[in-house]
Amino acid sequence: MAKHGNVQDLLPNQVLNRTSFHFQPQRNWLNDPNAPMYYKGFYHLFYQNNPLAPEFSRKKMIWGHSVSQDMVNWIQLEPALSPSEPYDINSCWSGAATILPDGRPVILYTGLDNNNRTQVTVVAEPKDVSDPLLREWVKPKYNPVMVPPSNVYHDCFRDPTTAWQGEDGIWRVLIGAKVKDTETGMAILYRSDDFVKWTKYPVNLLEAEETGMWECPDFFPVSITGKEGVDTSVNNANVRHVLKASFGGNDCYVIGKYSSENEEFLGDYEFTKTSADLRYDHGTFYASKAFFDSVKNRRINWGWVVETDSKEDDFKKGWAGLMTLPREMWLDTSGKRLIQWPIEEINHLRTKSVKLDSCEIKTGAAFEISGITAAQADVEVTFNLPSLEDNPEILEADHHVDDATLFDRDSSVGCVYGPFGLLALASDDLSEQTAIFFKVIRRGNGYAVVMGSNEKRSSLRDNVKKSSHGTFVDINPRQEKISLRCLIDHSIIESYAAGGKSVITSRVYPKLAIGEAAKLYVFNDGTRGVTMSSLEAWSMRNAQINTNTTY
Ligand code: DQQ
Repeated sequence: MAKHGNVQDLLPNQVLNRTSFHFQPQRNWLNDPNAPMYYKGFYHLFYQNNPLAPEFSRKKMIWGHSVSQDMVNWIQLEPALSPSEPYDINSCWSGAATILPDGRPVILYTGLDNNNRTQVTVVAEPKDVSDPLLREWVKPKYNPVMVPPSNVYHDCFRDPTTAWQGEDGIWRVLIGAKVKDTETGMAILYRSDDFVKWTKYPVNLLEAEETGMWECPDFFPVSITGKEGVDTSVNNANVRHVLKASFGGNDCYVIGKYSSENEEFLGDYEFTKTSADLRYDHGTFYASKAFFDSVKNRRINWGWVVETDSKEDDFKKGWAGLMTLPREMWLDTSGKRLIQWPIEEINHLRTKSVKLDSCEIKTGAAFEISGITAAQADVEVTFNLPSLEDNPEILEADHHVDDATLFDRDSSVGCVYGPFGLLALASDDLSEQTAIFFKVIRRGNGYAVVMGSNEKRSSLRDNVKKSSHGTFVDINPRQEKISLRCLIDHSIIESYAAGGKSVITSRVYPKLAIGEAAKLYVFNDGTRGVTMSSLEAWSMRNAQINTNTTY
């Protein structure tokens, strides 16, 4: 295996595959976002990090730490937490931050101890609360504060959430877990008067059979009256609660009503570990963590984008793993789902733009959007299907097709319209392309919109993972235009449909479609023309991502 990070070993595409405005450390491995927070003028992002190699380490995971004033440009600081004590000597795994009522931040994280790597919960506090960079963290003597209960195996007890206070002033926190000898995943509730002594509550806040281990749970209120975020302890008639759990490779969530008085979370539905579960993202996205930004009163979520490149090439490049863009999150007016949208600060990276007027995209067309840096771009496009109502052929399309066929960009079986959309990170000859597409199908008496991001042709390399991601977008194409925003950054494409109702992230490694050779197209492979009612695209500037280190 090649020595990692040896620049002379890299092929041009591997240099150009590195992103320009997504968060990752300079070198080596990143996974889960941990403890995002705002403190004294700085946003902090911690992350699971192997500082020694671009692969996950069974022996020594630490907490990397970066700070920012806009969540776009970041400065890398020294690691915040490293194994040092018997209770975390085998790794410092995921956790979250809580801002106490007096403004002090405190972290709860997962320690892997010296006794068979048992997962325990550990408290860490800033050494100097007057330091806005929070560079040093100390682990009080009373640690660890929680150990696995008797119905849980030692390695199925981890990832404390941000804590919240009930109306009674008592602190609560959730730990992700799984019931011994079953596939029942759960969020175990612990309570504390003083943030030091934690007692397990007899009833789980939520559990679901057949979902497996719940990792990185998250639990927070969302306003029912608007986009603004609310602090994690807020609970009143104007909020509902979201419980997110990471399992089976997806971040799934339930919306419901939480009462601290009854210590009860009543979800509107149950987790099923099927495509029926609500997901933050239908692509490559896991172990996310949200926080309340008190500066702009918004809730922001970060997710980990798992690598799709081969381990051998991760070693050649010297890096692996990155974060999605920070996404603002709020409850849809329907109350049925969350909406996600890149934070407004990302728009400051927009530079040169192109704008196109409404035009028809004929069947079989693929035309290039030129005039911007297609490898590093932000694109907003809307489509309209003018003749949906009275097309005489539509009845013929009324048959049942399975989801795998619908989510396949190369199949038009069952389509009334589509696939149409964008071809991102495409080569001149289209032999490489990631299609972010829509199809309209008949469902029952109406129409449904399918969104997909298809990586099957994303790279001529065969040693990268290429998936077909797909979902349904909850809009009525008879009444609404179909909108799409794609943020393209060399080897990642984040696609937001219908203003953020559905999101798909693709991690792709083109070989030809790199740097200036990367192109962007609008396409329509459907058998009917569609109208592109608007398109605006911008070149994106580079962000300063951990290029400045302070140590
Ligand atoms: N990653 C962490 C765990 C967590 C998992 C270890 C989820 O704490 O459960 O790096 O990706």
